Amino acid sequence: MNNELLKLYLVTGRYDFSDEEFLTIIEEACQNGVTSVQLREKELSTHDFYQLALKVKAVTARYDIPLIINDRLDICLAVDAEGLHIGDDELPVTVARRLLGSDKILGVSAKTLERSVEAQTEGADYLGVGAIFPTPTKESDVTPIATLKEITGSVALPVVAIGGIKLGNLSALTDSGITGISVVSEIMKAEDVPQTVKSLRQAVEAL
Ligand code: TPS
Repeated sequence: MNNELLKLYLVTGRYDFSDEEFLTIIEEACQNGVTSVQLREKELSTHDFYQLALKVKAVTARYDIPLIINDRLDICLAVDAEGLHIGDDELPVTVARRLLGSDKILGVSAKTLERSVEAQTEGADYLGVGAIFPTPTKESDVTPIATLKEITGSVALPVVAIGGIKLGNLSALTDSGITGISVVSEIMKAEDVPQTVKSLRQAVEAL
């Protein structure tokens, strides 16, 4: 895959936004420097997830930004999104790859070196490693930066760091070997989405 697409990767969070507010945040993010968008919905019915994914795809397509669907291979195929992101509780990576075909992007969450190597062998295109910092967005053990470095040093796949990443702590990722960063709350809950995205993009380019 094109590594540039992983520079600043927005993963969505629903919070209490209306569809309109939600889509506006995604659009502002697309206009100001995110390079990929992942639609992550844990509560919606299949019907509602599908309808929302269509709306998000209409936005990302306008900016030629890839849309990655979290967990749901059926939704990914149904809306012809550019890719799928899966964690440990989903289909095995080999199976997801087989069903997706070789044209779609397949991302895998990994917390350890062992899992990272396995995901690479099984056909992942990139890894999301974290949570690097503790985060209320996802209950998860923290993956230390030392482990992140071990992964980027041993695996050929591009790696995005995720989890608790903010403008204020991003510099801790200098020289960690990552291709980019992925964030939920720092963008979704930003007071000024355009400015926050611009600043994050600048900071990640300078890592
Ligand atoms: C690319 N994941 C790990 S930590 C976290 C999530 C959703 C919360 C971040 O929120 N890598 C990718 N996509 C994923 N969905 C995951 C990993 C899983 P915040 O930025 O608010 O701390």
